[in-house]
Amino acid sequence: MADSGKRKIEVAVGDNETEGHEETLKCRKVISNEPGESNGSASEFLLSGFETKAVLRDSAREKNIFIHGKMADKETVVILEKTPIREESLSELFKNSRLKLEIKNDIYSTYQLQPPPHLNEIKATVVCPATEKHVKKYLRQETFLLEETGEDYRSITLPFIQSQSFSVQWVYNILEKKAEADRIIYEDPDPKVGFVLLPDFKWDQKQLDDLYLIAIIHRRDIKSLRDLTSEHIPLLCNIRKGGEDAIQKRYDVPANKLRVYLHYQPSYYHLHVHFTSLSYDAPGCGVEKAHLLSDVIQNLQADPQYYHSRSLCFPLRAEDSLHGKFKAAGRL
Ligand code: GTA
Repeated sequence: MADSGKRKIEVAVGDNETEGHEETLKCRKVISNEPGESNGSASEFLLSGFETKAVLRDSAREKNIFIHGKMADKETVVILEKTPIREESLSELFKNSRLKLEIKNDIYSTYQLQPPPHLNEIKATVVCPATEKHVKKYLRQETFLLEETGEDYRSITLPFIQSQSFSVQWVYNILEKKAEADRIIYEDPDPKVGFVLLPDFKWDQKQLDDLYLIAIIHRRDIKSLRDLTSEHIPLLCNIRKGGEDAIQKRYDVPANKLRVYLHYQPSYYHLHVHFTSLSYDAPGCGVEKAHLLSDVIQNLQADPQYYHSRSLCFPLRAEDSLHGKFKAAGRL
């Protein structure tokens, strides 16, 4: 089932300051609605009518929770995530927070610290209306490593993604400047090798430690790593150089502090490249899913058909329909 991709909203809850494009590292409210919708106060209490149906997964270590529920009668997924403590807010945090003693023992004591609301944010990501596929994507489930041959891709995976992958409407909205236009960091408009670079949904842009941007290509005919041949080397080199230069210029982060990679399998089949801080353990940056852009370029230089012919491994979840397809084909 393809999702409608109609409404994607990202709200930094408790953040009441909106700043200009040049001030991306300072506090800012980031709201991107359906094209044409205004980003006004209507969003402020968006979640007040949210009814929780199930917790899909949560992590005490990552301090996040993925919830399935209903909002205005629509299936909805909400992701809540505690944001990092910023060094520059420490003095205000110490000065203006209330402390409640929990335990005192010799020289050791623990407290519950109650900071002012603007220093106590939770990042909320809302997917509404969410499809069953979204719910499954975020559900904690058993995962298997699959080795997909080139032939598997053509006979099993490709027909599957053609029939039921996530909508890439949000990608087209970015390319057509119908959404997130004010968040674009850099654009090369060339129809063959051009791309748009902007902050990923997962980055609140308030600190560089978890820097996360994505480069989305203008071409619409490349779904994933599997479609790449040596013909695309100029495109990939352009993304690497243009992306790294733009990040250096905007954030003062050099190329050797970046992890630049593609996902296989991605969730969205329109070629895009992830740029994350090397020190950030980003979701999906493990070797079972992430392919370094520089390795991809070198593999294509060595063998123009590398990604057509070679086996590629990727993690597959038990509830994923693709898992069922590989099982039915006797490949699992
Ligand atoms: N700027 O509208 C968007 C948008 N959408 C819909 C997705 N992305 C967007 N960026 C902007 N605007 O990095 C971003 C995603 C992702 C990339 C697509 O596009 O944030 P992909 O096609 O390779 O998909 O990348 P993939 O591999 O599934 O990545 P994704 O969505 O990051 O999920 C991987 C894992 O990350 C999830 O299983 C989950 O564990 C975790 N995760 C996802 N979202 C969040 C979140 N909001 N907070 C914390 N963890 C999350």
